[in-house]
Amino acid sequence: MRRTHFPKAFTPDLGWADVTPKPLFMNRRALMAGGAAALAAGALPRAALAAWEDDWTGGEEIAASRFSTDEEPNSLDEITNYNNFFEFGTGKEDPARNADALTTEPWEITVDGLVENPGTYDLAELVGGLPLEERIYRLRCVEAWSMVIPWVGFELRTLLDRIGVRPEARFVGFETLVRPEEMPGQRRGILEWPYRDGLRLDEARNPLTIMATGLYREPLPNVNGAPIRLVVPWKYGFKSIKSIVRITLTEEQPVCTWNQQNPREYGFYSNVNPNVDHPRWSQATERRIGGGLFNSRQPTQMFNGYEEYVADLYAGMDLSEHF
Ligand SMILES: Nc1nc2c(c(=O)[nH]1)N[C@H]1C(S)=C(S)[C@@H](COP(=O)(O)O)O[C@H]1N2
Ligand SMILES: [Mo]
Repeated sequence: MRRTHFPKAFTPDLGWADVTPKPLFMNRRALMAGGAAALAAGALPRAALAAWEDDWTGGEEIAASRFSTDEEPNSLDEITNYNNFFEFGTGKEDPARNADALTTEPWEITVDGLVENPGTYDLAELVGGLPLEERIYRLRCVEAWSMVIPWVGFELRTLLDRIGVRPEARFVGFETLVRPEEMPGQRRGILEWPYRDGLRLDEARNPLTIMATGLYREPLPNVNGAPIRLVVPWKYGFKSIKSIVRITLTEEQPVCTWNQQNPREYGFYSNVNPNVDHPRWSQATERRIGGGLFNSRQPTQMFNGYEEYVADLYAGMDLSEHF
């Protein structure tokens, strides 16, 4: 089903009213353009969307967050030249070489499964008006390196509310674009495409879980998963799936690419945990990219340092069994 507008019940013009009490998240220009134009048109109009998109380039008016780390972020250069994005090759520098060729406009996302408002939406229609924040998060790759990245995005739960999750749903799954013409890694059988990952619904609704659309207050670079990717900072990086084109709500645990590939090495949960080693290497420490030769090795933190916000999600679970 192809939708060009949201059903009335959650037209984005309601979204603009909702953000009014939170002017910190939106610059004034965007609010005024949105408000005035929404009255005239009755739906989130182009001008308002453009203003909202401006917001992630609007710099200082995007709110800081209490969830941000005060650790020094990695440089944009580091964040965009040392990547895992197997659709563009397996080398850390392959994405920087190949990902610029990806066309990210137009971009459609299919929403299906146990939702009130299934359909295929233009990206701006799906996410326009959701409140953006800067989130400076640690990123811990399962390969035992780490970075600090200043994302801009919105909480996934705000999008889940917009698409209307049905009560039977227990998980949310995501898929990355398949476009071998622009993704050279997909012309080889490196992984089973599309790249897929997913979360339990309570993990997805945790306020730390964001959909990132920007980085360093600029639109998301292609190498980092433009135009929109998941960021789950307490889990190994591979859970944070890039360049998303499909969101599916399910009763059953969704297939996750790395878990499917090698369930002994990559669990469905994949929470960062210094006490549960990868079968082939220790997870006790990590190498901070850009940390210098002698200064870069540091202890891995439980849940990547986000324990106070997420430990409750796993109360009573044996974390070495449910790894
Ligand atoms: N579609 C897709 N998403 C992906 C990957 C990938 O290969 N394909 N790699 C994952 C891994 S292993 C990591 S560590 C992070 C890296 O994110 P970054 O390049 O923005 O730092 O993206 C994750 N998301
Ligand atoms: Mo990773």
